[in-house]
Amino acid sequence: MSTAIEETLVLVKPDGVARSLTGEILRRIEAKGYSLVDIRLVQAERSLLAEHYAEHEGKPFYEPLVEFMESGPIVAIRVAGNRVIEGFRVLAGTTDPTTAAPGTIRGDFGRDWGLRVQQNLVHGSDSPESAERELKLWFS
Ligand code: IDP
Ligand code: MG
Repeated sequence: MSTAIEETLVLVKPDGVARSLTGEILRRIEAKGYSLVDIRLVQAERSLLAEHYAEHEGKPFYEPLVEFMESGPIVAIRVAGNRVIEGFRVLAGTTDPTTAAPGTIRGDFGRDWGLRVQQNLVHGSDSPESAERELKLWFS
């Protein structure tokens, strides 16, 4: 079975940048064998974050999430590889860092800080459609 080369959007969220984990996260992506195609440090505007997280508007964690993502610089990375969209989500681990599996980014470096939003270090696109949409938002 052959698969096409895909691209995904990875974000090192403000907690990951502030905790100096950007290098460790890049290391894991490269060690897995994926390619870094583009990278930038961004202080995200609210309008970009509102578009990025449009699917979550109205949820209780939406406003805390946008405020968290505005709270400091984010590292945005375009990553390429066969099945990289699914593969990076596995590297990242599940959304809740308390129960994310050890060995994953969120499982190894994340925890619950008692806040209204889970600070879980990274974002990864969840489908080819999301990846295309999000890459346009962050790299245009
Ligand atoms: P994902 O980042 O694993 O794809 P999403 O459901 O898309 O998770 O949620 C976006 C982000 O919103 C999460 O990464 C996390 O920071 C935050 N979040 C999601 N669900 C909750 C929740 O139930 N409580 C607090 N924060 C949440
Ligand atoms: Mg998501």
